[in-house]
Amino acid sequence: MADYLKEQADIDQRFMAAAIRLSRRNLGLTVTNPSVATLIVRDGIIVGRGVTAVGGRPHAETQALAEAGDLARGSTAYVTLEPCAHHGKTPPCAEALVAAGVTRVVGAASDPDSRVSGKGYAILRASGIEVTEHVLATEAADLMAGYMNRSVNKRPEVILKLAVSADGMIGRKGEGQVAITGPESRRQVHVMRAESDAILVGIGTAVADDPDLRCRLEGLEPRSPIRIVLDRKLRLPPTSKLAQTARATPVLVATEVEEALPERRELSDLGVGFLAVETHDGEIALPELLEDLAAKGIGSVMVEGGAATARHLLEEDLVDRISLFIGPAAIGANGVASPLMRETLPEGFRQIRDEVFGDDRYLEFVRTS
Ligand code: AOF
Ligand code: ZN
Repeated sequence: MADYLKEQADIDQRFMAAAIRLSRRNLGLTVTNPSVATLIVRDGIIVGRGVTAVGGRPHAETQALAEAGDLARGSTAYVTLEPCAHHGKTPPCAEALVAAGVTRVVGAASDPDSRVSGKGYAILRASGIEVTEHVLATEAADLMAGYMNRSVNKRPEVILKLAVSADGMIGRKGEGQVAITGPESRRQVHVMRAESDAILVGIGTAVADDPDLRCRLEGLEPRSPIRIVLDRKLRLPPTSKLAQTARATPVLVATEVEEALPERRELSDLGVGFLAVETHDGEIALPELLEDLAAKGIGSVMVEGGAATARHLLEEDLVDRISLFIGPAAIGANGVASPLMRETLPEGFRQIRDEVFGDDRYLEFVRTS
């Protein structure tokens, strides 16, 4: 590649990386839209920035163009997703970029939405705008994995989060929550909660640990997603933290217990909602449940326990991402074995992160196919 082209490619990657970081800001807040970011760059200087607004609109481009004003003329726009081409709830962003006089557009991920796919770039090219596609496309799509999964597979991205001790345990038999990881990891888990559309646990964990499952990071508390409990026989105690806080942050119980039964009424009086489920061989039919959640607009589900739920999801090949926090201490006798360790990772996953949080190691894997 000629030097000047290589230099341009490096510059494009740097601005796109910044755009992707910016797009993280509203992750979890834009359902059912993806959180997209746009940077308007003129003569190497960022003159406009935009992220898809909370609630999904206005789109990123509109806001970035508004900030850039007249400076958009002759600029390059960096967009983490192909600009939209449809007259939806807002006019097409591709047309807005043309009207503002942008002369070059650099895009990352392609949009699977059939109203947009390929058409956004076509509008730009037809107007004489130079378009460079697929710059850091994998990284951008990874951040929008919830949106991508929901659009393409019609089910949410399932993120399995596990905190595992040095000897491969996730808890101790007969005990509630056991500290395996330190405060730095726990903070990270709360950020992950804020970025997810839903948090899911099995009833075993809901009863044994009595978890709250909301984001409790200062300033991010309002970003707590809905909480889902897999509870076929409806054993969630009305005194549990989940039931008691259902009015503040929604709780959905996936159950086969019918509406008229008194246990259900007691929980629904506390504000708990219900999801009807199908069962296969005495277990909740997970693929159908996930399809139902996607149809309700949920793009990502973070699974926080317990071992049985994790195993069930893994067996059905429904896990898309594995977030593994590994603590330094051993649990020893009476440990509950983790459904997976680094060494026993299912096939078809690729490691994308390896970091240290305090005394813990953090590994993240995504499905490759
Ligand atoms: C963009 N920029 O910031 C986002 C886009 O319901 P609407 O009209 O808001 O359209 C939703 C679709 O717009 C969504 O499915 C996706 O294709 C695109 N999202 N597009 O140009 C943005 N969030
Ligand atoms: Zn748009």
